[in-house]
Amino acid sequence: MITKTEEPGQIMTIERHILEEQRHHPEATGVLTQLLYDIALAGKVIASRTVRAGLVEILGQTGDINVQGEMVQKLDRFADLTIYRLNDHTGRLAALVSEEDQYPIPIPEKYPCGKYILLYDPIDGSSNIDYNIPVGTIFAVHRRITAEGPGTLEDTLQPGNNLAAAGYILYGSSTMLVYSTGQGVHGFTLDPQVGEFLLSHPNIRIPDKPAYFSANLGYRSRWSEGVARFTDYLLGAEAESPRLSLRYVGSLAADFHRNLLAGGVYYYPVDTKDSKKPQGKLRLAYEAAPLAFLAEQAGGYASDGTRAILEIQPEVLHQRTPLFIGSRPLVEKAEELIRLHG
Ligand code: P6P
Repeated sequence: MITKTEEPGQIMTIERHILEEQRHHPEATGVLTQLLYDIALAGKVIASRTVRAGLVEILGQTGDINVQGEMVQKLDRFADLTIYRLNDHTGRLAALVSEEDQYPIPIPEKYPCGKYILLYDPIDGSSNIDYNIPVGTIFAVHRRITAEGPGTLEDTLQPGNNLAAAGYILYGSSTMLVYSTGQGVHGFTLDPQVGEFLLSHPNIRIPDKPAYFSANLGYRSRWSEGVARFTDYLLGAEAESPRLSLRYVGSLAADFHRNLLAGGVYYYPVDTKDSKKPQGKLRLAYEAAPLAFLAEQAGGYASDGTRAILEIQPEVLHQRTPLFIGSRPLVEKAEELIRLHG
């Protein structure tokens, strides 16, 4: 008769996994663990709406324009408020940064301030919602720099190398939460019948042999010479070109997730003809940097075309950046061609 502890079939919920991750951090007080629980709960609440987006008046736009000058989708607004309301009172955060808000969001005075900063894109790829294409929440967690009191801009402007944790929740054919606290990358799939994220992808590593590349080739004529040459390399122009399939969902979390599991590269370079976005479209703090953290934890790499994303010190909150992310050899090939050809 085997004992209960020997019985196979351990149930690894995300709560249990986060708690066990905490053991790698002897200085841990459990606050980051609790914060990650809060983010997982927000993911469950948001997921409950995304699967019903066509049914509960969640489709379409609110009629508002956000700080990025983009139409705010109803699901954007719901997700943004859900994350805020699950985190504003816990005493774990000193401030929040949302793609939807121009300035850092302070913790209400009636609640205590904590030691972390949560930066997030509530729904990235929200223009895809109405077409039932997967979208994602992307989040980054920094330790505050200032000692106490309300979080400051200094606390929010930190390079990706400082990240305490990062991850994304992908609302697709299933809902997945993928995160890292610096001890590898781990994926959990939501069991909607149980309402729990269960470990489905432990210790994710980007495969050595890439399978895909992801970019909006409709913009090829607007890219720099080096990026155009990188694209031609991926399309098989050179003898040593890899044989890759082109997959581009137009939803960063979905494209990143596929390339993380199957190997590949996603890139969103500068549109040289769009003078309004000289640094590209994607945001550094709550899109490129958290995904770069995951990519490097999984054995990959992320660059703005000339340097590692994780090394970039943000100057402004919603700073944009070009992004090349995924299998390290492919990202380094992009850097080489950009170095040679601009
Ligand atoms: P385009 C979504 O708006 C997003 O920020 C990313 O999720 C996605 O990869 C990219 O922009 C799509 O942009 O210009 O190809 O439609």
